Amino acid sequence: MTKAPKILYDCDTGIDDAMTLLYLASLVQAGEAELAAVGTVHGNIDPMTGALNTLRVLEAAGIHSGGREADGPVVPVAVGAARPMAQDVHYALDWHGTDGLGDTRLPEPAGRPVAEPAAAQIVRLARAMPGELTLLATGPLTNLGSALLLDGELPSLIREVVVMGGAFDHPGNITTHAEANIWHDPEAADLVFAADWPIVLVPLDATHPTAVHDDWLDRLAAHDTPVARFAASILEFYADAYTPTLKRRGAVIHDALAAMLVVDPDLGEYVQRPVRVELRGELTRGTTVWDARSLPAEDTRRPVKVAVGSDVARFQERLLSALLTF
Ligand SMILES: [Ca+2]
Repeated sequence: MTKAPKILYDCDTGIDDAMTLLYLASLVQAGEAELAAVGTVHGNIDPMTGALNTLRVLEAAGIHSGGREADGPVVPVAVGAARPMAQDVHYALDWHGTDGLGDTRLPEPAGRPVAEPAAAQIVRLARAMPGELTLLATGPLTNLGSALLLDGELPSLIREVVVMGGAFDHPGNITTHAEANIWHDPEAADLVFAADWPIVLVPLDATHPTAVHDDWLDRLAAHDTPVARFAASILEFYADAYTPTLKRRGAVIHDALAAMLVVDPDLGEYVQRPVRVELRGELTRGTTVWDARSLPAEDTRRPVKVAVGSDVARFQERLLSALLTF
């Protein structure tokens, strides 16, 4: 395990983002990670709803955003970009519900988002803790791209960037070839892959095989605590949405794999390749492209560490145990 990384989590909460927040909260409680802040972005849902969902989930896990409720870890939640850089905004309500949390209609959180925009929060915290922050991004990359535009020195200030997104030797999940996070803002994603910072990219090739099925979902549902009941209820909606794709009942908790690879990189298998995003293709806009030829890469971009697989059994067991710690 890597020594307690300081994570700034950028997300679009979202069911699998919510599961990831619970996993991160379990790491915080165990002293295995610090959660410096969260920022939200358009994607599964609008970023204000995503921020309120983030607060709801963190509060359920005993983490507050400040104020009177602060008793234990305090994590600010910032609202980020409401739309992509160069295209219209799209949400994924069929997969995540009209409230982003499987139509569970949870009450308002006690906390509120901070006033600072998510991209400014990234820059400020990177400046305050040079070389220490890990940026974990499991939504469209508009906030990270905007932060790069705000501060040209940002790449040298960040320890590592871990992104859930893309698809290489795996079909897309929003178009034939494109994965949703990248497709939602291809220009921002390409800015992130072009920057000179260490990136771990966790594409569908790695996340899709981690699908959990009835046995795992039943073990979660059998655990009678508020957090386990909440996780089981949002996953029920997600599993309904996933059944036609998986051809059996189950769910792919993509974002949690990226989070787990932050604290336990050895769980993954990787290749190192420069990555670009197709920005002009009529059928393939938003697709991630790597150069897999055996010749030395002509691409001068810094290679990205791309996860192409993981220890699925360990991922599933560890995620379940984390959810059962609350
Ligand atoms: Ca997400």
